[in-house]
Amino acid sequence: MRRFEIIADLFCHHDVEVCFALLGDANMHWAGAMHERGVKFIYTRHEHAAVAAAAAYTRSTGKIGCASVTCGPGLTQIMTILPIAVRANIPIVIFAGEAPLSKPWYNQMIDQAPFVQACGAKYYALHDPDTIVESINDAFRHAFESRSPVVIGAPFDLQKQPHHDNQKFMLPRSLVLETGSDVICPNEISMAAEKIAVAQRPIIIAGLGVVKSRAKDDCVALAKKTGALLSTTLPAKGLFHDQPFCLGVAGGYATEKAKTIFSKADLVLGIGARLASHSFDGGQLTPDAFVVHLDVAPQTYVQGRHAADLLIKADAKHGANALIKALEKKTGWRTPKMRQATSDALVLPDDRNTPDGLLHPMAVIKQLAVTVPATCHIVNTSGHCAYYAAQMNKHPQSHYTVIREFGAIGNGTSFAIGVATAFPDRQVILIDGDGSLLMNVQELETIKRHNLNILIICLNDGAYGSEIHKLRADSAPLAGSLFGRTDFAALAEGFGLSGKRLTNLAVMRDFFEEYQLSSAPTVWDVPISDLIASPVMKKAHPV
Ligand SMILES: Cc1ncc(C[n+]2csc(CCOP(=O)(O)OP(=O)(O)O)c2C)c(N)n1
Ligand SMILES: [Mg+2]
Repeated sequence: MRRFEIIADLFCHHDVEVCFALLGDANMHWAGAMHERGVKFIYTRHEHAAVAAAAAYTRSTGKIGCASVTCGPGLTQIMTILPIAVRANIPIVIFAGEAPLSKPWYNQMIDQAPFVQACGAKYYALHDPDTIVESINDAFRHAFESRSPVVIGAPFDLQKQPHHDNQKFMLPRSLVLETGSDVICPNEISMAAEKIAVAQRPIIIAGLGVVKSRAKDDCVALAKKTGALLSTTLPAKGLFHDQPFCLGVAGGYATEKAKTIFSKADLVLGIGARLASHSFDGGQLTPDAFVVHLDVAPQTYVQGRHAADLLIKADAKHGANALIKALEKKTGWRTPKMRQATSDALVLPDDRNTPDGLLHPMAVIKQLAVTVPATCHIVNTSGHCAYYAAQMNKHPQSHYTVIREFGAIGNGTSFAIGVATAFPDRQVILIDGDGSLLMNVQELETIKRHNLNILIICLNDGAYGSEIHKLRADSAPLAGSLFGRTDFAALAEGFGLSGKRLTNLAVMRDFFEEYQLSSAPTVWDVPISDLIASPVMKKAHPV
């Protein structure tokens, strides 16, 4: 056996079933060996897209993801997605290969480790034949334990050499997903219970930690017992979509009515959430609230902000139940009036009129919200339009993906590919901006080639909306932010997808039924006005 085969064996041993990749000299033999072992490959047209798709796949399945790029230029292409995966706590093992060790000069040679380390990820250089097995096992362990991507570099001359010893049989135990510790400090619980007992206007903000430890019902029970309202972080959006007293997403993307309610909270209980600055609108969301942070890694200081006043180190399920036991039932903020107010807060405004007569982005989203069933999986991305796509308040968390860490545009197609690979039975609906879609538009070919069941809805303002509204507010020149509207329907057809232009909301249902019946990869070009700034934009950049 040659070493690339041993390495492939180890990846399979660690339950890798799918790999997102783009080939070159340093990874192609390994990829062939992975194929032979039954691993499914999704070949993208850009390395960034391969790792981004792996990130969305990993977020969707809860398994460790796998991607592969070649050495040198293949590796340097992934410098934007690595920090995203690091900050979003997404464990992916990336097999990168490396330039040959035996050559004094090689065109694609570059010192790979500093690139990876600068992104916050760990780099494993497999240069010693005697420790290859241990290093790969350690890479998987590290990805699993630190919930972070790792990159493995193996020089391709070394990969091709025979592997003589029997180390491949010395495999570690499989990594098992743990739900977290059930050892909770009773002092922390009683101190938090004292605070919650006297709070009159408590709110729970639940994050993906609640999803991971399947603690939704426990949080609902805790909210009922303490009279708390419910809300989520953006990544956990939709977790309480079927619950009364729910305020939707906490943070800048909350509706204006929800923000008014949030601002009156006297206690926030952040559960399984990071307490990120965005979730608290930079601190403006709940200015007077005492904050309890219940998490496996609770913190008082987060992203440059004093975020919490009291910490409970526990996973969401155990912590929520410990609090339920410690507390007496009370009405808190759960009055009939508040039930109505929270329900009203999630009703989308009836915004339709635009100065140029083109579609209003809120009207498009409102129509989508009543057209797209809960069985479809929505993918949201970045940019100005992401505010609108985040307003689909009734869509369940299990069918909604958003990865916003590091704030990069251009990930929509890749994330949709990852989600569609994770859930082959679902229809995946990507809501993307025109600038973001164009940034990795080559992935339409990947979507077509793999016949992925994806509908891309492009909110086409012919501009970098995030920039144009800020530049207008500053009365600055618009050059570089205003491009005109690309014909995405024609472009999609050029890639072999179905393409449609939607200029009238009345036809949306028919378009959607047609897509559902065909399940063919489709792009809708939806020209929207570039003159409408979202509430969050208007607040941050008043004209
Ligand atoms: C990789 C990257 N480059 C540049 C930016 C700056 N940026 C933020 S939003 C945005 C515009 C996105 O345009 P589009 O996808 O059309 O969405 P819109 O804002 O128009 O809704 C840009 C260029 C970024 N966030 N990420
Ligand atoms: Mg745009």
